[in-house]
Amino acid sequence: MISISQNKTRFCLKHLPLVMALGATASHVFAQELVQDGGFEAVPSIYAQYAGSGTFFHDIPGYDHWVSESTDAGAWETLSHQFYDAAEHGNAGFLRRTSTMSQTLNAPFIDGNTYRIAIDLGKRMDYSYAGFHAFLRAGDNSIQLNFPTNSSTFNYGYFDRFTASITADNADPIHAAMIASGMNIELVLKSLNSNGETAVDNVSVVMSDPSDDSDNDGMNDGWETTYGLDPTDPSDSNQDLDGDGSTNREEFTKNTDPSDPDDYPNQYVHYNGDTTINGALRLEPKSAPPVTCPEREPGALYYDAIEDEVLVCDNKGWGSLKGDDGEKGETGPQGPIGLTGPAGADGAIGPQGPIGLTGPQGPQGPTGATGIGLTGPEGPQGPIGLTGPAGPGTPSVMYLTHRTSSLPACPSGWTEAGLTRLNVSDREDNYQRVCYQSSLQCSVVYLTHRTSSFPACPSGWTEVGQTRFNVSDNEDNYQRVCYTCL
Ligand SMILES: [Ca+2]
Ligand SMILES: [Ca+2]
Ligand SMILES: [Ca+2]
Ligand SMILES: [Ca+2]
Repeated sequence: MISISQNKTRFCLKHLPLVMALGATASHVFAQELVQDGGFEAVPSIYAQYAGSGTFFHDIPGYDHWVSESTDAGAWETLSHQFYDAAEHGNAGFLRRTSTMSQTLNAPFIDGNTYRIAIDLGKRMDYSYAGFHAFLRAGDNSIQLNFPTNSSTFNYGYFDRFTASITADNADPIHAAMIASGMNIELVLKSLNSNGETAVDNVSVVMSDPSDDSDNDGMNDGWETTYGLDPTDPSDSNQDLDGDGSTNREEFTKNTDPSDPDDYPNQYVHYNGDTTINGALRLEPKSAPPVTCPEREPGALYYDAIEDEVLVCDNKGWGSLKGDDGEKGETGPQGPIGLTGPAGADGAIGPQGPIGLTGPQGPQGPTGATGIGLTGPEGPQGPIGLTGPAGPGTPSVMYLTHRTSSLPACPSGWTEAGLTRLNVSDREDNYQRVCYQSSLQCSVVYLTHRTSSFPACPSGWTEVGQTRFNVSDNEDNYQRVCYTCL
């Protein structure tokens, strides 16, 4: 199989054999490191730079393990302006312009063996990335390793570690040819593009037999590879790949399938036949089920420390330890009628009913406000009215004033009608003033006259006043005016 992973953590596989040696146990064989001088550490400082000089150091002391097929591949010293992590790498390999560098691994391609290749690939700050391929080659046959070629995969200015692995499989014709050749295989690194540059460092190839335990985690490489675990990562031994409650290492030890939750090591002690326990059987309290129930055989017990009861696995889940359900009882008598519940919400308004009978006429309403109407036609003449009362008549009481030297005014309450003149022979003015009183309906005026006496008004007559005649004799010529209404 072929797998790839990217690891940003800096570590050098050159030191791996020492780590493995310290953790070695007698029961496991460790994988074999195949690359020599994968870190390009042997480039002396005198060969410090190639850039711009046209001199490439593909044939230098300490570089013997690598063979460059052109002068566009070799080693040089990285500078800080080229890589932010230049100090961690020092000297590095470079591949330019479709150049190739290779190294014999001094080991054949063996069926079933796994070859894991790890390389730090760098993308310079001051140079474009050329693309990169890696191969395992035996004679004319080669297998391309699955390394990234897209420059966007890389962090500009940093070395990033990439890994790939391949397990030799006779079923593959190319693999079979390489296996059959018996030749030592080579690691071939090749630049892809006609321009740019790929920097490499800390190259590592580790070959492991299926029985090897490269990471010393108690599970051998072949078994880890078969089930998709990482033969270079010891942390997966305590993980539970299939979630069946058994760690991967437990499954390896008991030879069960770490990827099949229905296949797991039996974790229970078996006693054959009837077993007597001398003393008490004590279940250790647990806050959670110690194993998964549904996949387990039924009958397992555990003491639930939270529920404070013993639970039993019935092959479906953990449940209380109890007997079978009792038989269903008979139906009891009907209970009392319950209380009336709250009124329901109003229903919707129903359809309108038919028109009803006409009722009696109601009382007349109040007179409305006066409006301004049009003038109607002239009506017919009315009947002749009754004769009214007689108007005021012509005053019938006349009063004459007379004077000789004065002309008396009308008495109070009388109205003057005008002056008349007496035709007398004396010298005096013979005028009379005519007065009337319209309110009296009387027609008789009585004048008394005197010579030597002055008679009063007759009985029943009303005196109005006196007038005076201015006549020629020497007597008093007074008249007394009287009237009566006959
Ligand atoms: Ca292992
Ligand atoms: Ca492992
Ligand atoms: Ca498991
Ligand atoms: Ca399993």
